[in-house]
Amino acid sequence: MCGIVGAVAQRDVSQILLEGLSRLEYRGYDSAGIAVIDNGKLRRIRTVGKVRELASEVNKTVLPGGTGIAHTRWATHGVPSVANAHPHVSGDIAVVHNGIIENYAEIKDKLVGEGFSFESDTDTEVLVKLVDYYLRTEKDLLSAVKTAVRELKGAYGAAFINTKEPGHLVLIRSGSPVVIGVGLGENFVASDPLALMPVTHRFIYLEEGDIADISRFDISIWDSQGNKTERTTINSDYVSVGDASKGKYHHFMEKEIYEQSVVIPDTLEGRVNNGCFLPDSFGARATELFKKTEHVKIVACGTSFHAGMIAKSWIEEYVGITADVEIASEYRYRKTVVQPDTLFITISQSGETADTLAALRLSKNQGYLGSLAICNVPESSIVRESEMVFLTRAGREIGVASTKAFTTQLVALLLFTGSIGKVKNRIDSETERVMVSSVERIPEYINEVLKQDNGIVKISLDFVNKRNALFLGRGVMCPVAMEGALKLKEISYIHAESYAAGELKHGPLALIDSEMPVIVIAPRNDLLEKLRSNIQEVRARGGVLYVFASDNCGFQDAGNMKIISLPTVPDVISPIIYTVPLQLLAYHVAIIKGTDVDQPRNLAKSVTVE
Ligand code: HGA
Repeated sequence: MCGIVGAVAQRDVSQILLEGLSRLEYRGYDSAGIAVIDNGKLRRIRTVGKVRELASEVNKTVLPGGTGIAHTRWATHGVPSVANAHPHVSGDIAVVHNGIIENYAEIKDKLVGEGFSFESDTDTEVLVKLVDYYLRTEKDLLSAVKTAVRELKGAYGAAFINTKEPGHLVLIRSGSPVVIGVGLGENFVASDPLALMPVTHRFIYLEEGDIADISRFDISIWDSQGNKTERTTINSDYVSVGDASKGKYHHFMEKEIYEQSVVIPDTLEGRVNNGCFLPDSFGARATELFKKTEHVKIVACGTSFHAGMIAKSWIEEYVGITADVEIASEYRYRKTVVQPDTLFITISQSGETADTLAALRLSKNQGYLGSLAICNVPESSIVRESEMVFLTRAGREIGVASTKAFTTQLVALLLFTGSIGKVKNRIDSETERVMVSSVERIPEYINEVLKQDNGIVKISLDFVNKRNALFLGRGVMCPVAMEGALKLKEISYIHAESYAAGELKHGPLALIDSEMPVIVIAPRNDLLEKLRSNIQEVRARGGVLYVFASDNCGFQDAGNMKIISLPTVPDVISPIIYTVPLQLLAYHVAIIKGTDVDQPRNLAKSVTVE
């Protein structure tokens, strides 16, 4: 999603802002822009495309000035274009904004009536014009912003500058994260601390409804009630910035696929011991709340939703309590019925996913027993607002298509299953021992799967000219198939669908022909024989099959069927292990097709708009 960077300093800040933007590139964006106050005049440069194009425009000129803002835009309102790129300007004011102003049309009408004209199709432009309008009567930028925000509906994180008040940045936060970077005689702002790591390691997170006025030597913050407030300064030692380099890999996605066997031991560290689950690793109240829990409601989006679907199978099988999984953007807008003693679980890589965060907030007044967040970012909003937290410790994930964040979420959810099963006496000590030893072997199995990389490159060649693909699985492998299809479509732009293999005959079988590759996820388990029949149904209709099968299933390559032989693994961890070859498949197809693997078109990493 969009990225914000800003600075107030004595030195010129344009290079700091550009460096900050390039550190936010991983979030996905379509255009970029910068504005600085140069001797009381606003200088603005905007480009469509990558930050390096903006940097090359900036470097053609001299852009001096100690106060500035910059932005990478991921369009929500208005096509990607120079006119729609941020910063947006009105009179002496400029703004960069993340989020959506939902009542922009209404505000625009009012401002047009007041004589304002608009140059872009964005919702953001009303923000800067509204502040400019109130500046006619208010004494300064801060007061004008405070008055303007009262009219806003929607989500925003935004930074304003005013050429008449150089040396000041005014920030607002409601629904989109904003962090202040504290420097020595200079201060910074960003939507993500990673952007500011070269200039400071001390950060202040704004809370919902906060407004801040930042100058070189002062940071003043007002809360949502308008009271002056203090927010804690935290050191970057406690901020998860992670490693932002590709190392020996060609892409972040490749690196992150390979890292899975390295980060999963971190996820496990201190959470299992001597063949036992440690329920307290979910928080001090976990044992008490888990004992009372009779139902689980999981709410998430995208890949995290698939992790939730897999967890549903585990929870119902091993704990014997019901688990519902729902997409956050649907959950938040429908009337729901909450069973007594239900635990509310959110899953989000970034902890800033707008719909999931909104669902969490909604859940607080709906009678849930408590909330648990499965998340990768310790300082995120979802973590801060949940009663119990389990950090996945995947390290920073930069590729837009989630890989290690997903498998570490699954490990977290498996530990949750084991822990709640143990607390509720639904898992005996022998089952617990077997589950824990299986979980501990995940890294070893992943390394075995990674050895298949070359074989997967070979089959990837078959997909390059395909327009569609079908992924099939049964049982707990259905959501694995969903995740495989999602990975392929996200980064290779091949339309891919997943189906429960038993559903084939109820419709999708009509699609089968030699042009439709069918990927089957076939670990050895109780459903294997049923799956064999589904494979035959596809073969009988001339379909081309790619079967990702356990090495002891007895499948063999045949004319229209290729076998990718994978290790035979304990049932309980098979969804985690069998996800990895599907990530590799998507990665290699995308590479061969030549798409932008780490920043696929139209997509963004941390989805902070609804
Ligand atoms: N609505 C604004 C900002 C979009 C955004 O925050 N994306 O992540 C626009 O369309 O410019």
